[in-house]
Amino acid sequence: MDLNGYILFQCPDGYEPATSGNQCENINECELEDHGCEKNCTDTLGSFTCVCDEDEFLALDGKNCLKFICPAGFELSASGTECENINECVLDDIDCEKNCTDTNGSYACTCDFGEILDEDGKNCHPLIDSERCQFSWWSPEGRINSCYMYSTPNLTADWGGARNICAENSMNLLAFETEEEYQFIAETTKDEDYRLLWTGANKLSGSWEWEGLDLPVSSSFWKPGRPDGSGDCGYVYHDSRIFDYGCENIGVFICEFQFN
Ligand SMILES: [Ca+2]
Ligand SMILES: [Ca+2]
Ligand SMILES: [Ca+2]
Repeated sequence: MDLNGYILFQCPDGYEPATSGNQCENINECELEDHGCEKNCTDTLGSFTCVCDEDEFLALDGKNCLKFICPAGFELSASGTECENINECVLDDIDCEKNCTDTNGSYACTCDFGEILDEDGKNCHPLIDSERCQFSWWSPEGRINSCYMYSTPNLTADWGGARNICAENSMNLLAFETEEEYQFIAETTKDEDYRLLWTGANKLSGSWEWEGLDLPVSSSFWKPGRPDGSGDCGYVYHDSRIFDYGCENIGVFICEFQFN
């Protein structure tokens, strides 16, 4: 528009006519009082942006700043955009007496095999007899007067090691004395994930007998075709009965505590 020799400019949003010359220039909104940014304002060509502190993010209104608040047991990730699990086990103020297991959002103190966690959740004490069956399955009708302690998948040993761990807990390696007992163990372990489970069957003294019981291993418990000379110790694989195998192999195991 030509008005008496002056040309009127229509500047786009965010620009204003320059004080000299026929140009539009960027408005520095950050110098104005009404930019509305809660924290910091950064001017841009034709606009401006609000900027938050490092541990914050800009709210949807583009002006206010919000802080990530992580739930207990989580902390802000290095990128500042998500909450991630705190590994409490590497912190100095965790005082688990034995082992610390990190979990998502928390942690747990754990004890060695044959021990149980005190009520404080931190210290461990050896199982006393009344607690010994806590990790066990009882036979139906109490027909088997034993209880059993199952090693967990992360506690494995060779046959001698398994026997020693059981002995430290005043127990023997598992011994099948009746078909019902065998069926009971097969049932309670059918869903467990293991390759071999040591029993007390061994012929380290020359003939196959149950460790600690001075009792021969009845032929009915063997996998058909076994023993075939594969080794001096006996394991079970789920409900496949007993296989003979080298005692140096590593497996899970079950300790048995026999009541009189
Ligand atoms: Ca601007
Ligand atoms: Ca944790
Ligand atoms: Ca038994």
